[in-house]
Amino acid sequence: MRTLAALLIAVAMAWSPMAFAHSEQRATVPADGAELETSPPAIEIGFDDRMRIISVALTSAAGEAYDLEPRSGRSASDTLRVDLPELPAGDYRFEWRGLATDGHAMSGELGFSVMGN
Ligand SMILES: [Cu+2]
Repeated sequence: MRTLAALLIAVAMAWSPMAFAHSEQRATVPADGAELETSPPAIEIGFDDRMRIISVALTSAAGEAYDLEPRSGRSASDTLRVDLPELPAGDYRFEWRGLATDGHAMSGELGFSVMGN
């Protein structure tokens, strides 16, 4: 029993730093909540560690979904860049899903508005 307790403590100690090890979404372009005069050419998200992107999705408030692909494909990168088509004025939500290098499933999102002219 004592050996098992020691093992459990060792496992707990090995695991606890892992909670802070995964990559996080850092700065985004456009910024979350940005109101833009014109359609942004791309979305760019920085991570503090490499992330293997699994899926990206852009939807308009009107419910239109855009078929997009990360510029770096599906390889792990510390920056996600997605080229955008010309977007009409409206509100948009961008969502991504990925796997951090420690294996944790991660996701994030940002919203922005295109004001148009
Ligand atoms: Cu993690």
